[in-house]
Amino acid sequence: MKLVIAVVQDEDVNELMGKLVRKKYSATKLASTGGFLREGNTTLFVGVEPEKVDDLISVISDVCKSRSQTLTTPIPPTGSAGVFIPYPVEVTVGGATVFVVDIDRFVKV
Ligand code: 2BA
Repeated sequence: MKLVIAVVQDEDVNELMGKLVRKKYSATKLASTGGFLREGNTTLFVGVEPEKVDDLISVISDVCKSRSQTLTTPIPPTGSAGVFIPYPVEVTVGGATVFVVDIDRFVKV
């Protein structure tokens, strides 16, 4: 068993969840916040058999699109020298950030 953890943009979640349900993947959706932009995103947990991982990643990559986003909240400087980041900062977010983790044991009790 593998656990696929996918951080996706909120805009893509409904379409992605619909496709996962149609393809009979079981998913858990968590509200999350990106550490850099400090804006909402969504984290999906999907437990799958190892042979399904590639198909799942291709579904995620078909749906999740890259977008340009602007960082408007300044990051607090660290240390006495601080870090200078000119604002606003434009970054490209996504499609999706995907982690695949081995699961030792999967039980439903
Ligand atoms: P955020 O942390 O809000 O990052 C949003 C986007 O900002 C990132 O898009 C990337 O383009 C940029 N970015 C992130 N950290 C940066 C930094 N230190 N300096 C400059 N630019 C930076 P993505 O890479 O597509 O990431 C989208 C979201 O996926 C992230 O939102 C975060 O929630 C998650 N994520 C990405 N990499 C991760 C990792 N290694 N571990 C855990 N979560 C991750």
